[in-house]
Amino acid sequence: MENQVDKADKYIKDMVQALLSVDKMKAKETLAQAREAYQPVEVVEKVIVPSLEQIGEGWRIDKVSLSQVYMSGKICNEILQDIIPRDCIIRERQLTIAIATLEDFHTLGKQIVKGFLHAAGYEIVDYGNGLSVDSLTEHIIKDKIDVLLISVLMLPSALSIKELRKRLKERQAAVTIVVGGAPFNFDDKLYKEVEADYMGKTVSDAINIIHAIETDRGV
Ligand code: B12
Repeated sequence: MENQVDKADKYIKDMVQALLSVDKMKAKETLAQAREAYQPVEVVEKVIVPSLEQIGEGWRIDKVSLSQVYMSGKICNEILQDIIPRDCIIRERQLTIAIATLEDFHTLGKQIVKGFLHAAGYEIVDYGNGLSVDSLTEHIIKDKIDVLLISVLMLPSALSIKELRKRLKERQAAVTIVVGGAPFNFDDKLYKEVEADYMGKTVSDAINIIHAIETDRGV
């Protein structure tokens, strides 16, 4: 167990170093090594997310520049394609599921959640990034979405989910809202405040929540 922790720490250290020096090859190598020790989901949770959290914290305390944060996100986005499983068997009966970032341009969480859900056999409608409450409401109504996954990393974006819920209620949309991202990881009760139905902290949570909703709705 201790060994596993040490190993993860080393991968995180190497990854942070590679990202901050904009060394995509080194980042790729580190992920390839981590891939030998961990499953793809674990590589995300144990290496990529903590590395980016460290970089975000470095930015907050002025040790890292915004351009380094930007390049770190860009490199991770590219190398993630190497670890998100591609093959999948699409399930026959399934709910209509969509994903979006709401008033937020942090895209990696959405890409990862979508990628792994797809690998688990779910078809996901991707509405893209930085949507407004108005446009997301219209998409959901038009496409008769059953489950909406929202990924946000900034508190104001998280708070705007309450307005989205209000609009959807006014339009009598029976959509289940599942939220995830940093503000919800910091505050376990926030999802209730914004009137979401579920909150997940990881990719595995996303998959388990979809299973629970399916059972609930008899799919
Ligand atoms: C990379 C990054 C950026 C990149 C984004 C690049 C991109 N294409 O995504 C860039 C440079 C563009 C950026 C910009 C900004 N950023 Co920024 N950024 C980050 C950073 C370092 C990493 C985020 C990330 O990608 N993490 C990796 C992903 C995979 O993790 P994740 O999204 O959390 O997803 C995981 C889980 O949360 C979960 N999950 C995610 N979504 C969902 C959804 C569902 C339904 C479920 C079940 C689960 C789930 O599964 C994922 C896998 O485990 C964070 C630091 C941090 N602590 O997160 C700051 C951070 C989020 N940024 C921050 C800020 C302030 C900004 C800017 C305002 C900076 C500025 N002054 O311009 C802008 C705002 C941009 C905007 N309007 O959206 C703050 C937010 C503070 C706050 N809470 O409000 C943070 C926390 C940094 C900090 N420590 O202060 N940023």
